[in-house]
Amino acid sequence: MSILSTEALGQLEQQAIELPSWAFGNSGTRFKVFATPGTPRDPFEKIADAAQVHKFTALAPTVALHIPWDKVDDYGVLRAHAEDHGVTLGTVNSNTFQDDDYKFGALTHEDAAVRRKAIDHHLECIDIMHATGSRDLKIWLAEGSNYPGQADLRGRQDRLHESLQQIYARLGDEQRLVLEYKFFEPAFYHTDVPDWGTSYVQVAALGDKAMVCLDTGHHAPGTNIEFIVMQLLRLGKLGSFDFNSRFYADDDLIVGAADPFQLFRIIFEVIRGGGLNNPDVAFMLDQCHNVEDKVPGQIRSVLNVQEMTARALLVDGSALAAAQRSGDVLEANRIFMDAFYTDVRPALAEWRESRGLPADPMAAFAASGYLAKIAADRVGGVQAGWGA
Ligand code: PSV
Ligand code: MN
Repeated sequence: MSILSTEALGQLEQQAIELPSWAFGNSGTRFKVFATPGTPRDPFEKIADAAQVHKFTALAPTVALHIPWDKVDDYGVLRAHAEDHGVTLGTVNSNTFQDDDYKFGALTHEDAAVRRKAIDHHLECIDIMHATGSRDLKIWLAEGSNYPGQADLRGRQDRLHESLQQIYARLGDEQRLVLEYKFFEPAFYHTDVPDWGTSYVQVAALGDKAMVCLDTGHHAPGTNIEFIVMQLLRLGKLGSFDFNSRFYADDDLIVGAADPFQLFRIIFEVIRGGGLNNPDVAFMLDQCHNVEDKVPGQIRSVLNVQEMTARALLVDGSALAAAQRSGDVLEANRIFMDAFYTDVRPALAEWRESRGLPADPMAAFAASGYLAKIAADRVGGVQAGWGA
């Protein structure tokens, strides 16, 4: 008998993790971007690669787009292409961080003409969402200042609200806006949406269709991220996750790679707060594979999320609650840690096979020869990269 209960397996079967199209393009640091043979040249090839992750894991049915990186002439054609490959198009990410006009801000800029341009970009993203069938518009703003006195902090917050209001007003009934926060970078003195509180205040002022996006890489070292998860779920405002791992700052490494225990603690709070397999909470990856192969990097990522979800589902909730109520600190901690230390990999492998999936998706993908095939096929053209 499996160590995973029927109920837990039912939850795991429903799990869906959205992949970022940009994870399949080349990326790097400000020092060097290393190219990989077979890297997609356009959004169609990125989606074909993303579909491989779903094919081998049944965990990643949707792919997020980033505009303008994933601009195409006809989004209906891109949508059909995704569906032909067994996936659908997901969140549309706006981009106001790569244009000279945005040097001093976009939605917060002092100049109304620049704000108008940035708002119009978001309205274009909403039009694209209608064509792709996407529900969520994800906004991350690279806005802030580098020097004390450089900017009017209060004025920028007010302008941000006004700009977001105009974007929010354009959302369709079924569409949502998720506002991502990040404590620093590219601005270093202040950031206009630095933390979950600011994001919460801004989205709460907009309405029910606006939620917070929590990127696990966007916190100061030592931050108790699971506490934020708990609070946002409690407030009904956790709209989505951007999962990744960090050792230092926004490292965008494979989720669960740097600190699997943190991922376990986060997912435990997701389950505790009713956020697992809840359509209100989108599970997305936001990663860049600078030195490892991209498709298996994404397969590893979704498997890490699945594995920590399985472990978190092992926590005996009623025994834990009883230990907490009686003040039995060590027993409560034992129950929690027992689940974390349980190796669920054999049980997951067996369960995958029972569903017609490979027991070991990493090995099955490696054996498929896909990477060699795309390296041979995708000759010529310009490889997609961060910013292209
Ligand atoms: C910013 O660091 C961020 O996390 C946002 O989600 C962007 O859209 C994404 O990274 C770009 O890689
Ligand atoms: Mn992100």
